[in-house]
Amino acid sequence: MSDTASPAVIRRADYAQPAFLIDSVALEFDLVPERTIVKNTMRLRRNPDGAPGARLELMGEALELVSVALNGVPHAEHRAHEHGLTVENLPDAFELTIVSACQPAENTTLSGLYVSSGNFFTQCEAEGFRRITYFLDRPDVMAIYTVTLRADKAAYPVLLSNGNLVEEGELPDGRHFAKWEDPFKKPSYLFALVAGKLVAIEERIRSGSGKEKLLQVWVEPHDLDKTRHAMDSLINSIRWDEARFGLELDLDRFMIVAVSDFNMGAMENKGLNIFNTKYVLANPETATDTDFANVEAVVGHEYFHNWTGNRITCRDWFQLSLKEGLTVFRDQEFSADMQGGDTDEAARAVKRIEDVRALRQFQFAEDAGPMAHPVRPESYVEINNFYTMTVYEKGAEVVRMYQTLFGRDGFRRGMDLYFKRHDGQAVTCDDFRLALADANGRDLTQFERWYSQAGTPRVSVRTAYDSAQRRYAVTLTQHYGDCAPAARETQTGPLLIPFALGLIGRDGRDVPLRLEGETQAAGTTRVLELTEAEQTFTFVDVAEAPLPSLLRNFSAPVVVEYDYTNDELAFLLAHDSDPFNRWEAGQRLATRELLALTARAAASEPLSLDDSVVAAFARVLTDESLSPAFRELALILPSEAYLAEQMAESNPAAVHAARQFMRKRLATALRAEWLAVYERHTASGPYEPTPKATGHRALKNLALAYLAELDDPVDAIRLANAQYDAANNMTDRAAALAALLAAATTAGAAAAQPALDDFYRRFENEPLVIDKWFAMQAMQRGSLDRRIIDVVGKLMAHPAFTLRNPNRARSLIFSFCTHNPAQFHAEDGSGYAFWAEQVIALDALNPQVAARLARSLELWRRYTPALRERMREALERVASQVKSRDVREVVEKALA
Ligand code: B3K
Ligand code: ZN
Repeated sequence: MSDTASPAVIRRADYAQPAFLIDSVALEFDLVPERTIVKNTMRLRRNPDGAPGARLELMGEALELVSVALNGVPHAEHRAHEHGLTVENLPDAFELTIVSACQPAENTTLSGLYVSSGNFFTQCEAEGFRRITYFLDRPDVMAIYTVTLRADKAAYPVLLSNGNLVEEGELPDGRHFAKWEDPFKKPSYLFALVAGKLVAIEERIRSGSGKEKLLQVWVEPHDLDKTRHAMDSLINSIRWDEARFGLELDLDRFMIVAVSDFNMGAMENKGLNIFNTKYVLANPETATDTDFANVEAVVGHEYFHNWTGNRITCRDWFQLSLKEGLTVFRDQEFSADMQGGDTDEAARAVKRIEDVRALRQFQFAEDAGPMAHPVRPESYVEINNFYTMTVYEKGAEVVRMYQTLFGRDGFRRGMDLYFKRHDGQAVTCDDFRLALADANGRDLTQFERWYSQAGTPRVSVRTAYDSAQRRYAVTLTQHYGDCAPAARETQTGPLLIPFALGLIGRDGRDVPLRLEGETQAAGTTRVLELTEAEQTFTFVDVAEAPLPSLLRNFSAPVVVEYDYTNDELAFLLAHDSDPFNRWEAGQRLATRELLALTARAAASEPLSLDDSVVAAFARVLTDESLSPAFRELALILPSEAYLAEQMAESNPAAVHAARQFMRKRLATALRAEWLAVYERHTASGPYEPTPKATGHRALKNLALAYLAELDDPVDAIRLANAQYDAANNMTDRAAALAALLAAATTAGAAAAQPALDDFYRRFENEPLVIDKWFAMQAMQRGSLDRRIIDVVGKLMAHPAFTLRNPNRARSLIFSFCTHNPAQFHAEDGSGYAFWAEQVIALDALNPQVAARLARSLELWRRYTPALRERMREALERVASQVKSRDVREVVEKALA
C-alpha cells in the first residue's frame, strides 16, 4: 500500500477456507528486549476443502526472516515480503521450521510481543500473532501449541505461556527456560506469553466435578495488595458458569496477569488472561466502587470467553459478535446475579439500567454516524476498528433477545446444543442462531436481520381504548427513521422484535393481561412478538383506560416513540412495577424538559423549569421505599452526549447551559432534601464494596454533587473537604475532589487546589489513581475566563504525562475530547486543533489507540454549521497526515 492509496477492503462475502491447515506448532523464544529470536516449527497439511495447488502464504509483519527449513532441510523456495512469507514447492503434509527476529523494546503499538515496565507481554487479537512469527494468522486455523521460553533468570524470573507447565530448568550464562503445553487446539489470536519480575497470589479450588485447579493473579510486586478482589471475582465467575450454564474450567491452571501498558481492557488468551491493570488492581484506598464493579465484570468476561470464544471460536472476524456479544451478555448476567441474585429484580435492574444507558449513549451514536455497521459487519479495512459498541453491546442485546423469547430454560437448551454441535470448532453467527432455533423448535430465519441490518430501529406506538367493548388496542410500527446512510444500505425488511409490555391501572397497579382470543388473563407483563412493519395487539377485558408500560426491561435495542404527557411520566416514575421502566419514565421526563431548555438556551431566551418536574424528582429523592442505588440512577440527568444526539443539530454549548440550569434548579429547590440525604447515607466503619454500601455511597455523593451546583456552594465545600480528609476509600475521596472542582467554577479555583495537590502527592506512586487525577481535571467544567483546553495544555507538559501509556493518554486526552463536550466543542475550534495534533502524534506510536481517538469527531455532520466547518478542517488535516490503516479508515469514512 502506498501512502496515498486507500487501504484494501476485506469483505465477508469473500471468505474462503485456508489452503493449508496447521495441526501443531512448537515455538521457541530467546527473549531479549532489543532482538528476540523465535523458532517456529509447524506441522502443516493441505486442507482437503481448501483451494487446490495454492502455495503457502504465511502472514508476517515487522519481522526479520532468518531461515526456512522443510522437514529439517533448508528450503530456498521462499520469499519474504511486506505482508508475510510465500513458500512454494511443498508436499501435501510436512514440517516447516521458520526462524525470525522481532524487536519487542521498540514495539510501541502494543500488538505482538512488547516490553512494558521491563517485562515481556503479548497481545495477539486480532492480528498481532503475525508480528511474532510467520503464520496462518486467522481464527479458523486451530493448532496445538508447545512453547519454550528462554531468558535471563535475574531479569525474567517468571516465564508463562498458555496451558500447563511441563518442564523448567537452568541454562548456561544465568539463563533459564520453561516449557508450556496447551492441551486444547486454539487459533493464534489466543496465544500468549509473559516474562518478567512478577509475583502472584494463588488459590486452589475444586471445580464442580471435583478436580483441583490452581488459580493465580500475577502483578508487579508493589501491586500484590490490590489482587484480592480480582481473585474473588475469578472464583465467583468459575462458580457462576458452572451453576448457570453447566460449564466447567477445562484446564488445571488458570492465570491472570496485569500489565500497565495495554490497548484495551483485557484479553482472554487460553489459560493466561492478560489484563490492563485498570481491570485487575483494586483495594479500597485506590479503587472506586465503579472500579470494583468493572474488575468483577471484566474478570468474568474474560473467564467466560474460555467457552464462548476459546472452545468455540469465530470462523472469521466478521463473526466477532459470536464471541463478544455472547460473552458480554454472559458477563452482564453474571454482574446482575452478583448484585441481586436471580430474584431481586430491583437490584438486577441497577445493572440493566447502567448497561442500557451506555448502549444508548454510545452504540446508538455509532449507528447514527459513518462507522455504522451491522452486528455482523459486511466489510472492514482494519479489523481492530470493529471492536465496537455495536459488535459488543448491541451484540449482547441480540443474544438477550433469544433469552427474552425462549426464557432462561430455553436459552440454556440452545446453549447446550451449541456446545454439543460446535465444541472445538470455528463457527459463524448463523451456527449460533440455528442452535437456538433448533433447541426451541422455532424458525429464526427472520431473526438473522438483527445481524445484517445496521441502524437503530424505532417502534412507534399508538393506543386506543374502547370503553364500551372494554378493549385496548396497541399498534406497533417499526421503522428506522432518518438514519445514517451507512445504516440505510443494509436494510432489507422488518425485524422480529420482542416487545415486553404491561398495562397500569389508575390505582398504579398492573392490569392482568388477556389478549384477544385467549380464554383467561395470564401475567402482567407480556412479550409481544412484532414481526411485521405494523401490527395491532388487542387486549380484552380492560376495565378502564390503562397507561402502557412499554418495552419493559428494555426487551429490544430500539427507540420507543410514544407521546406520554408529563403527568403520565410522573405517574410511571412513581408506580411502574418494572424498575427499568420506572427509571425510564424519569429519563424521558428529564430529556423532554432538557431539550426544550436547550432550544431556549440556543435562542438566548430565559430558562425556567416547571414545578411539577421538580416535584416528580423530589418524590424519588425522598422515597425511602426505593433503594439508594436506584434513586441515584433516577436522579442523574441524561448526559450531554445523549441529549446532543436527540437533536437534529447538536449544539453542545446550549445543551450544557440547559443541563446546568436544571441541575442548579434541582439543587436550589431541594437543598434541604439533598443535605438530609447526604447526612442519612454517610456511613462510618470499614469499606465494603457490597451492592448496598455502594448504593449508599452513590446517592450520598450525588447529593454532594448537586450541592456543589448552588450559587454559593459553601455547604458543598465544607462537606467535601471534610469527606476528603476523612475518607477511608477512593469512592468518597474522588467524589469529594470532583465536588470541589465543580464548586470551584463559582467559588474560584482556590477552593479545589489544596485537595487537588494533596491527591497528587498522596497517590504519586499509584498510576491508576494519577489517571483519575488527570481525568477529573480534563472533565471539569470551564467558565468564560477559565478554558479547560488551557488546563489540559498545562497537564500535557506535566512530568507524569506520557502519550505512550494508553491509560494515561485516555485519562487526559480522551477525557477532554469525549467527556467534556461543552469545552471540547469551543466555538474557536481550539478543541479540534488539539484533537488533530494528538491523533497525529498517537498515529506514529500506536495506531489502535489513535483510531479510537479519531472517532470522537465522526458525528461532525450533526453539529451546528460553524462547528461542522471547523471539524471538517481538523478531519482533513488528520486525513492528509496519518499513515496507519486504522486511523485512515476512520477519517476517510467520516469525510466520505
Ligand atoms: N477479545 C479482546 C479484545 C481484543 C481487541 C483487539 N483489538 C478482549 C475481550 O473482548 O474480551
Ligand atoms: Zn470479549
